[in-house]
Amino acid sequence: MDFHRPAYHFRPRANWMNDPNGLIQWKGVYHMYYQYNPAAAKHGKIHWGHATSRDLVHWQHRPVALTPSPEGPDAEGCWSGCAVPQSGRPVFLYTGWANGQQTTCLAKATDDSLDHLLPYASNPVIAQPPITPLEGFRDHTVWREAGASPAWLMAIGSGIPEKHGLALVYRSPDLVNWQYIGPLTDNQTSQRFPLYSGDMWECPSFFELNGKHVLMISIVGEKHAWYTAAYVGSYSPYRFSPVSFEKVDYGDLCFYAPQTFLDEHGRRIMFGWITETRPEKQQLADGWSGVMSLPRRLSVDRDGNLQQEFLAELEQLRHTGVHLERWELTPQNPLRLDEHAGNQLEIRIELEASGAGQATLACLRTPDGQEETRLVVDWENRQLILDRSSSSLDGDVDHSERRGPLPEPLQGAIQLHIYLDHSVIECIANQRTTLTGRMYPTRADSCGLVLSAPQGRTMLRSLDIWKVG
Ligand code: DQQ
Repeated sequence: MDFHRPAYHFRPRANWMNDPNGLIQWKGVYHMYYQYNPAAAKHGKIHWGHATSRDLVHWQHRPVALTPSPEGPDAEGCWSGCAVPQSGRPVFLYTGWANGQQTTCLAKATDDSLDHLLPYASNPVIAQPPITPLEGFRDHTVWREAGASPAWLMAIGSGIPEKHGLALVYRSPDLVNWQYIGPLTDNQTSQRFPLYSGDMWECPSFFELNGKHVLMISIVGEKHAWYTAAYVGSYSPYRFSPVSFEKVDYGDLCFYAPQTFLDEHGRRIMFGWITETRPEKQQLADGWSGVMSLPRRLSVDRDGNLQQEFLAELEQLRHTGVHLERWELTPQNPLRLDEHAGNQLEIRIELEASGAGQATLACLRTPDGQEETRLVVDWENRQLILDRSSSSLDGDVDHSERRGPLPEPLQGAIQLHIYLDHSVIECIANQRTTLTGRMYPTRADSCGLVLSAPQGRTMLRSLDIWKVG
């Protein structure tokens, strides 16, 4: 029994998936395309897999939507791209991969099911990068510019080798003929912010939200961890001026290449690729690799901070639940939750903010504590930590820690919203700091749950646990 396989997160029935692509709500139906290798549980000749949903929670598998064209500019893979909603039917822009070249290709849906995306006969629509040397020329985000001469604008992910990432802006009247404009950000942008901003930016997603503009990018760096970041700032054609920069998810590569879209309710929704942190050999043996994150709604607060919350539709997944209030956690007084244990859980915890000590949620725990994954709120160092050092007795899986800043308390508290799905954990703290991670326990009884304060004391204001799925 493969008890690492997530149950309610989306993934293809078998084999490899990576980035979400072409996200769109069309005539009421949500469409999710994704990078998919139908041949094996590893990256290879990439197609676009496809799934549809009415609620962003329950997904129906559809046939493969986009296939590499023999002899075409996408002969070796249909890499990432986006959907462009427009009158008539949506159009899709994606990255063609062949002979070491990355080009921009276009595809059109053949009917309203959006099941089959037909590559444009004259692909590629952009055959080569506008300047050299560049590191990468792939992945697209498109927006509509209004005004006296309305046009389509597109940014493509790229970078200046060994210098910094870049998004290249193009303009088009018809989505077919593209004119290069220039970089979306100035040369200093990458250096102005404290976090490493990479050799190349993959999967840009650029959009307006709550009166600000957001550029989300996935950062590739040879010698550095890969992660996704968001710049928040202002835009006037065709320049984006960021004022802040932050990680989108402190799980780093565990949550990668996210894409966002606007749904018919005006919500900006994001899905990301949850990568594996077990060896490729195990992925191939298990026959599957990669998971889609749960949908998260994005917003920007008054101070220009990006906020995230799990979509309310996910509440449909709840079965039985338990609600507890006020429990003083101390080293002598942990809260054992064994009767509510499991590996498919939604957990909401509200902790009174404290200046000292730590509070810990241990999940996927064996009764003897040999295996457990710890989510630690470190009050003193103001950190939220995913401690995987004991998460598995298997020495081959990744045990490294992930950590992010503990957000500012809200009404004196830190609220953790957690989804646990076998080997996946997603946590959002006060709608600000998010942490996604993978754990691969070896024992079938790794499903216990304990809330404790190994150091100091923490007041638990409230706790809700639901079995989900
Ligand atoms: N995955 C795609 C690329 C993209 C990368 C290839 C990000 O288009 O840059 O599968 O994970």
